[in-house]
Amino acid sequence: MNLEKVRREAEKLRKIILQHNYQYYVLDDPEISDSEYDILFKKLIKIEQEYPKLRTPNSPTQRVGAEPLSEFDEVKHTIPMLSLANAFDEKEMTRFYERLKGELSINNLVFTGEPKFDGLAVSIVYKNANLEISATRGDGYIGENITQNIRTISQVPLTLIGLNIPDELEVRGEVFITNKDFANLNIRQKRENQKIFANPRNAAAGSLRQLDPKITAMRPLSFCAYGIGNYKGGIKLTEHAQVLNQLQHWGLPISSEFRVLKGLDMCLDYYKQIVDKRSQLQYEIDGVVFKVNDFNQQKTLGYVSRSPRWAIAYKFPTPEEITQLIDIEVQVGRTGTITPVARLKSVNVAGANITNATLHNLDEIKRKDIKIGDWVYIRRAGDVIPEVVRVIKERRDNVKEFKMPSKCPICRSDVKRQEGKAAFVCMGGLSCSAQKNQAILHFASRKAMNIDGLGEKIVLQLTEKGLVDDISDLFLLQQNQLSELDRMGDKSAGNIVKALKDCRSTTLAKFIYSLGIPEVGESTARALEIHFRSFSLIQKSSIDELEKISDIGPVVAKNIHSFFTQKNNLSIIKKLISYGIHWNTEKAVKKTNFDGLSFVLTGSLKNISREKSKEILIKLGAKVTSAVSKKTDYLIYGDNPGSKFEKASELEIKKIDEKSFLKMIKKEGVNL
Ligand code: D41
Repeated sequence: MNLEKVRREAEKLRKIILQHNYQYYVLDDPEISDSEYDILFKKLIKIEQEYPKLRTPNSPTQRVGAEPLSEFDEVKHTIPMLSLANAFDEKEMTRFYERLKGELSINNLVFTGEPKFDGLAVSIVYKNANLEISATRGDGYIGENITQNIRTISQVPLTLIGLNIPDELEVRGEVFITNKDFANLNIRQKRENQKIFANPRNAAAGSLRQLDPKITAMRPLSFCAYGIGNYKGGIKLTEHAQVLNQLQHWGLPISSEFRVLKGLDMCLDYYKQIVDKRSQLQYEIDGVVFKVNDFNQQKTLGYVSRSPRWAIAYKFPTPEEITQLIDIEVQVGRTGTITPVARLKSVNVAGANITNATLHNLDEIKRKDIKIGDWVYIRRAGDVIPEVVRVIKERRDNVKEFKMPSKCPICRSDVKRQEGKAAFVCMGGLSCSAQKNQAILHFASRKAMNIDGLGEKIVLQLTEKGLVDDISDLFLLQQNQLSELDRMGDKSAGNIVKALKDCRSTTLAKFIYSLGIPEVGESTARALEIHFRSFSLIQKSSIDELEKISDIGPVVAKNIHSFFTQKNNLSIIKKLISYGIHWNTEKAVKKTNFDGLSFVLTGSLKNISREKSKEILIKLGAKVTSAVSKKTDYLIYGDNPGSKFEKASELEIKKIDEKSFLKMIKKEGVNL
């Protein structure tokens, strides 16, 4: 057949498929049956297989394809992705309305109302109608490049359709999973012995974060557009309602609940309607978003810090449920900290069955006056651990006081209160199996030795079976010992063996961090590496010497010193090194102008995230702390810096703005 004719045929098929996708995914009104659609799709696949040259990057057949990534690249948002201010009740909503009415001197303000999807905000950029790049919201300024994963979502068109398509269009919206899809996903996960997701939002987040787009493609992600960011070379847009309409015409799904609302009463009425409708919706929402419709009015109102003053999320109340607190048990953490946990009569809070809630510490239990047997209110806000809100004193009857155990429930060692702190600690050290397991998990964690696949369930079995008694034993594990464990196949066992082999080449700082010395986090470990440059020098250092390092105080110095005087620790370290753990101090640490300096970050930075700044500073040998003190060398400040700025002025600490900071790191060869 004539190639040009085939090309035209493929092009025609793509157009037809695109239109049917639109009917199905955006308008929810398919014009052909699934099997008819399949025939068209298979026809296109066949042509593209026979003539690979005719395959276009954004052909509907090319949703999955890219190879797995090793990590996501960063993407700077051309226009920041702002957050939404909240209102929690009618009074706050009314106050918001009245304030805007006053500022604009208009009586009946026109708003738009849309449900607030409980998903993840993303940006999707189209250039000349083709999907070009997509990113997570991140901190609002810098997100992660998840283009490969967004492309797998059927509801996201790879090519825009319709008239007046702008040269450049950045669509903003939420990625989520419908309740039905979520239920089916968990059934499949269970059948395949995979992780069960706690709620649709977590499932969506986990799916978007996959490095392999083939996995994301198997997850039932949905998308709903709520606005635009960068926009170039198109017709003039003057209203939010117009934007959403246009987006729909260009092939993007928008909320079917979207309405234009005139005046406060209509807004409040709309909120009530959505509250009533909530349980019938196919997806989770956690409120209603109101936006001033007119762009000129939006412009007049402007922004405060990170949110537009012309929009508000009127949130649904956080669900609280009543149940009985049956018992209070304690959990032992990595460094022996004992955390009391409430065991509850099972109660369903916002779709999750809750049987435990954290009680933080003894002081918290006393402050809230919680006793065993009490009836309590339980709250679960978003992703956070459930907590006891308050006790219903009127229902109290036959309760028992909680007593902090004097012996560790796991190893029977003494439990002591830390001096001047709320925490109680098991004195058993690594002879306590709970601490041992946590220490192994810490050693294997991403920021430490990064041993992929060595999770809690595996570690528990390893220590219970006596295969691993301390972290050094990990390196003696054989593949057949691992593959015999529950939830393990030959392949996963092989992966762990490989991860154990690969992790041995590390940095001095990571190795120190992985040892789990109490209160020695990443940046202290890094400071030790920079100061001493040699493991044996750190090991031999005195408390005095340690305290001379900026940001190492007397407590941490004592912790480090005492860690290296314990025979057991020294013997484990010796073994680890004999099993091949090594680092190259010369290569890892290049002296920079930041070496050993202490930084504090404050205010919002525009061109770089706080997290990224911190990472760069640590890489350059600096230490980053959260509070300004006499030991602080520099304060880096952005917009609205607040009290840290004043404190730094008081202490006469050098202050650097964002621009100078970026210049300084550029000099060190850091390219953003
Ligand atoms: O449905 C949502 N979750 C939603 C989120 C929405 N319908 N509209 C939104 N509008 C905005 C502004 C007004 C700032 C453009 C949003 C969000 N922002 C948002 N989502 C996550 C952070 C901000």
